[in-house]
Amino acid sequence: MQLPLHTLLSLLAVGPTLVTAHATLISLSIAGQDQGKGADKYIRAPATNDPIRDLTSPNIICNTNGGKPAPSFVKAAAGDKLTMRWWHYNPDDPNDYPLDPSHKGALLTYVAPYTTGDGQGGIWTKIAEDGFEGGKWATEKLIANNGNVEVTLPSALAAGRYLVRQEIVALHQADFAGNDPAHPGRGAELYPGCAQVEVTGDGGKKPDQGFDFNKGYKYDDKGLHFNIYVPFDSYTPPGPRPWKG
Ligand SMILES: [Cu+2]
Repeated sequence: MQLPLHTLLSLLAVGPTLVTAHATLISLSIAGQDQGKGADKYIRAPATNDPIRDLTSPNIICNTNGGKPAPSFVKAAAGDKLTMRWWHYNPDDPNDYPLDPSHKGALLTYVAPYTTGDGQGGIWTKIAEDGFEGGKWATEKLIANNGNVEVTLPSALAAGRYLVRQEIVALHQADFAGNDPAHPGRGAELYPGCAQVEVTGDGGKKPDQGFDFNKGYKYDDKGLHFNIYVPFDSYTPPGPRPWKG
């Protein structure tokens, strides 16, 4: 029997080599126009590409530098297609890759009214989600699409400044809950990235789900504690169902 790579690594209790397998949000294209690398320009770039596992930490919202505003915004119209690009380390390195294939899981996208803070509190609304559809994990599509994930800004979205937060929910260690004392270090790995987007083309509706990550994401949520290594029928991502406006 062949074991999945991460199961094998967990059994061997190999830690440090996993550090090289993570990813960050690096750039956006808006309606097909590449906005260039976003780190410390319009993306609140984290200190490292490491996952966040502590669901009580503000770092699950916009990562480790979530409270550090970037200097600029990219502009998009309500109804525009956003292509958000993820990469392991360096997209200019031909030997590098978007995401380790062991990191199977969901891609979720939320918006909040712009804040210079780190995004704590009930300010978030989910606008898109992709978990397991058509026999494929969202992360498998990301890898096949060279790191790119396409979402559409709701056409109902009111004009204004927003944080657009996309996250990878990687489930390769999530066969145990993230707070299971018998299995420290396991649980879902969250890779959140927040971009600063100014929305034009007024759809007039303010997103109103009022979702709070630190209250709404729980260790026993079936979207965050899920065994990908056994047969299953369906997967429901954590958080609310997407807002349509
Ligand atoms: Cu990783």
